[in-house]
Formats: sequence, structure tokens, C-alpha cells
Amino acid sequence: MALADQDCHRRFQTAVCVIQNLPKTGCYKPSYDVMLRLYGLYKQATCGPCRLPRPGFWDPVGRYKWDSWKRLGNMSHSAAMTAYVDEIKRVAQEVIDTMPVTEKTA
Ligand code: ST9
Repeated sequence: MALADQDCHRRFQTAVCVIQNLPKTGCYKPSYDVMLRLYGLYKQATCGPCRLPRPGFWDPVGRYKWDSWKRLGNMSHSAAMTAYVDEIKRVAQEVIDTMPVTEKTA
């Protein structure tokens, strides 16, 4: 594996690990849009292009997830990993920028 690919893979693994270890609830609540985008990129990076049939009418969440993944077409593993890391960085920066600053009490 080329050095740049190793680096991309390492960053992706770190980002995945951070997300999987966040508590389910906290001061930040990701939007459905963010969750779906990250889901699609995660699947593309770890499984490749979506070749599964679209879930049925009775599984609307499954359909949204499938759509988000399918939309990425033939995006490469490394492009998906890079986009995933960039998206996490963007969201993290948004959280930092919008987090209310509270006075520190002694
Ligand atoms: C808080 C503290 O408020 C401050 C937060 C600072 C924020 C920093 C910025 C980070 C951005 C946050 C965005 C999070 C959005 C994540 C959405 C992901 C959908 N990435 O094995 P299962 C798939 S904290 C994407 O059952 P778990 C997997 O393929 C409060 N997708 O997993 C599967 O689908 P399928 C906010 C992933 O262990 C499905 O998810 N806390 C990833 O039960 C379920 O997999 C949070 O936002 C991945 N890394 O759940 C918590 N891994 O079956 C965020 C697995 O179709 N974390 N999948 O293959 C979680 O919600 C869960 O850990 C999880 C995995 C959904 C990622």
C-alpha cells in the first residue's frame, strides 16, 4: 500500500473509532442529513459500491440509508474514506463554533 493510502486509511479508522465510541446522547445531536451522509460514505469505504436491492416500502429508514449509499455510485474506497474524514472534521468544527461558552466557576 502506498504511503498516502496508508495515511488515508489510518485517518479513516481513527474517525470511525471516534464516532463508534461517542455516547448515544449528549449536547450534540447530529441531523438526519449528517447521519445519512456519514452512513453512505462509511458503507462505500468499507463495502464498496452498493449492489443490494433497495429495501421495501415498509422499511423507510432502510430506504433512506440505501439511497445515501447508492448515490455514491462507483466512488473509490479511498475517496470515500477521505470524504468521511472531511465530513467529521466539518461537523466537529461546527460543534466547536456553535457550542455555548459557559463561565468557569471556581
Ligand atoms: C456528544 C458529545 O454530544 C459531543 C460530540 C462532539 C461531536 C464531534 C463531531 C462528530 C460528528 C458526529 C456525527 C455522528 C453521526 C454518526 C452517524 C452514523 C450513522 N459511521 O454495528 P452497528 C453503520 S455525543 C457511519 O449496529 P452501533 C453500520 O454499518 C452525542 N456508519 O452499530 C450499520 O449499518 P448497516 C452524539 C456506521 O455500534 C449501522 O451503522 N452521539 C459507523 O450500534 C449500525 O451499526 C452520536 O452521534 C460509522 N462509524 O452504532 C453517536 N459504524 O447495518 C454516534 C457503523 O446497514 N455514533 N455504522 O451496515 C453512533 O450513533 C453509533 O456508534 C453508530 C454505530 C451508529 C455509528
